[in-house]
Amino acid sequence: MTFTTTRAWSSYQGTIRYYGNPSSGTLFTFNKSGTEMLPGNVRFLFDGKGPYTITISGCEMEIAPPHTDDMTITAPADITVEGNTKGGAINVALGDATASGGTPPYTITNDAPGFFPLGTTIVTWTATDAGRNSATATQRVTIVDTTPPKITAVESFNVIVGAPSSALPLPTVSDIVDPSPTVTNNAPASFHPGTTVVTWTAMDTSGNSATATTTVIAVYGLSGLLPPYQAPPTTFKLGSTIPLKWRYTDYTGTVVDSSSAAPYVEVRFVSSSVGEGDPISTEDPGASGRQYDPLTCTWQFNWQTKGLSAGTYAIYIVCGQTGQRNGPFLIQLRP
Ligand SMILES: [Ca+2]
Repeated sequence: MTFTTTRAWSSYQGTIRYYGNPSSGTLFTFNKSGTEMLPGNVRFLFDGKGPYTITISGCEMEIAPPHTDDMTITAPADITVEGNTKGGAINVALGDATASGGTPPYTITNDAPGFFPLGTTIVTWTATDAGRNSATATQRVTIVDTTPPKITAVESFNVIVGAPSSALPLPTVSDIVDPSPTVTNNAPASFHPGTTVVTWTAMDTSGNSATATTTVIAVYGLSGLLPPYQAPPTTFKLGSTIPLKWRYTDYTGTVVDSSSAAPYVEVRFVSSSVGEGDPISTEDPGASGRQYDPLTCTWQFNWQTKGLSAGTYAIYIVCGQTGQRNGPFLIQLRP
């Protein structure tokens, strides 16, 4: 805004108010000399788009131009905010800027986005006063993610020996800021017989991590007993010694070395009225129980049926290494 007067600026502190939107070059004329325009009674307040040239002639009063060198704005303090949405934060409370100098009242604005991405964004605050002076200041707004992801894994999962780690169900993972945290685990390439505790780790892009575990129980495959056993009804003569043979397999059905399986045989009498009874003691003549043939990976137990009652028996193969219990395999003993 430019003022032109016939006199030098000196002590006048008032303003002249004009309502409307004068175009550049508009001539404002005071029709009387300054005695009617007392200090404090008049104000300049142009709301349009300047610059304006205001010519005051024959005027006895003196008008001070708007100051442009004492307008200041203080931005709110720099802030660090925890992310609250995917990729950053919304609804961030920036605080308030304060302006001084110039000609109040002030209009204060900023260029803050509605969404702040992770990291630092510079927000510029601008104060404009009634005389169209302005001042700017900046505020650093930093969005961080310090919250670990949430991860939920299946507590327990059964696989067949040799199954790859890819057989495991993936955990459920979520994060407030990171749309897809990375998920890793420490599972072996394939599972050995017995129990393996697998730890899953979810990590977000800011390096926060959380873990969960899945207890993997790998058991042997066992499709059935080998001959002379055959599909029921399998009948043997009461009092005979019955060779019970089996081989353990992996998840592909391939016979595997099970020399560490430590299996034993459990036999229960089956009654038509009450079902299976308690395990009965088993005799293995010649101390041949739990024979293992490493060449064919075959286990054999010679079940001595002498002294037992005729009827139906349920055979279970229990593995000491994995705790699995396969069966029942039914055998009919006839007199
Ligand atoms: Ca996070």
